Amino acid sequence: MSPEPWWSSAVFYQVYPRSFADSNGDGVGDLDGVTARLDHLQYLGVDAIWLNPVTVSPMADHGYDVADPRDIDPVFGGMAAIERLIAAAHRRGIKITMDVVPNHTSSQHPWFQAALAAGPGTDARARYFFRDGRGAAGELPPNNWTSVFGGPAWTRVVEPDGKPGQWYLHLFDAEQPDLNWEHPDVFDDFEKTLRFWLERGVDGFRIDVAHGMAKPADLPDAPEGEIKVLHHSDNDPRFNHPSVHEIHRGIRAVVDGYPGAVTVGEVWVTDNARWAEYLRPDELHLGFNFRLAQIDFDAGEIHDAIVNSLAATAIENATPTWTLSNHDVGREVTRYGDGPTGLRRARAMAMVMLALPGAVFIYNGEELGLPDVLDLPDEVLQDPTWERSGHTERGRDKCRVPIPWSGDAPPFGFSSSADTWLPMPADWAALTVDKQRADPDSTLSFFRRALQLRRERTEFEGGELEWLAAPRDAVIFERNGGSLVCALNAGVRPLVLPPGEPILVSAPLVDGMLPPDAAAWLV
Ligand code: TEU
Repeated sequence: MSPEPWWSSAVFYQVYPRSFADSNGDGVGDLDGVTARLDHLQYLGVDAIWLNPVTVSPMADHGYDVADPRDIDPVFGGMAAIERLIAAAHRRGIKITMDVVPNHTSSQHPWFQAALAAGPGTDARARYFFRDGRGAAGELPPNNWTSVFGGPAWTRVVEPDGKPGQWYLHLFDAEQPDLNWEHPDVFDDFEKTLRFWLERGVDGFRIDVAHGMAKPADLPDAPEGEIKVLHHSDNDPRFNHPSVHEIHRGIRAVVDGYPGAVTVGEVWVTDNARWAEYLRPDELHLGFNFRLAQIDFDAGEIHDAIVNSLAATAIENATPTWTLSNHDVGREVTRYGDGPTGLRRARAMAMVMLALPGAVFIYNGEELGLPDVLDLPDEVLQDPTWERSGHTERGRDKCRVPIPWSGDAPPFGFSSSADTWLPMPADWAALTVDKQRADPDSTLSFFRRALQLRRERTEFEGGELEWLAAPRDAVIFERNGGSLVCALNAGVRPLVLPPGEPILVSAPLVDGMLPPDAAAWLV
């Protein structure tokens, strides 16, 4: 039997590079900042880093608008900086995975610029979705699709003759035109990108909008009412078109040439059977499952999310993945009620996540118990959602505020400049890495201990999970025939624990019972 691949139970740590650590004092995090802070990740005990996009970009969507997929943006330090990071991380036994963005490019990408210049009906335009408009003079968009960030998914261009002309499709910002994967150049170029990074030692990729890329040939209107800003439904013609799977098979064939390399796809598909199609043996290795990131701190919802996620991966005998938050969905401390209660619940949920079989993803700052920053002033908001929704959705900046490292006042060692790209709240003084490292009861010390147990104890190995009888407001499961029990109390009264020795609790037991908003691991 071949040994399990490294990623099958890995802890991935998501670095949002703008917000992790700034090495050159411009107020924006960068790759040398990550390299300088690898100590923190080694101390925490993670297996791999997932870097959000760092390739050349005008930053309309902070790197998800890629103008050159095979070079590093100067703001992040250029090619030499990623080479330093890959080497330094590997020396510490930490793998590096990168975000790749196949669904769209930047509007500044040479292909899109060429398409604009070449005019209607040309091969250059066929790499994207250019269409004539509806209405007598083509003044209406070709269909009713909206952008995920709000507003129409189509923008009209001025043709080389100076007249208003065709429209182009962008499921996200207008600076992110969708690529037409029917055009052979698109796969060829993506293959080049994959090989370029794999040959430089990257250990895998997070594939952005992995359920996008393929579009229905006739671009039909979407059913009314199905499409909301920053949401997904399965009944949405913009995503999850069956021909996307051929693209994934092509990607897998390339990645299989680099043993150990992993792909994890961002698959916003709810139906288990449709979702599992992405995990077939010749498609993605891993698929994000966002169920735990979308629910409240409610025992029934938590139980159902886990049952459902395991059922979905079981369809293809794939590895489950777990994530409580990321750079798109708000931080769990805030989702669970904010303040001390939100933090207690977040710690408890971290123990549930870390007791589950499979790979987990921790979003930078999660290990510090950071909340969302809900009071960012309007004028600092940068997420395109804010403008595109007509100032009705504040967007995702709230969970992208830079990490506090040290000191008693902003920028808390994140940067030498006080002018950080998003302002940092003064009350994060208590949450810095330095303060938390010195405090054995801190959230950071707690995460470190949890990761260490998960890594070192054999009770966490294997894929089995059984549910134990529990009151309605609690969740109790065991791994490997009872060698590990995880109990979560989401109720208001203390919970009597099953027999066993507690090896970790998210909050002190009270008379041997698990208090509300807490979890315990027992062996
Ligand atoms: O996100 C894709 C996506 O569909 C999300 O915007 C999603 O709708 C939303 O977060 C649900 O809460 C990816 C990236 O993760 C995101 O940061 C990018 O903005 C987007 O692709 C475009 O590249």
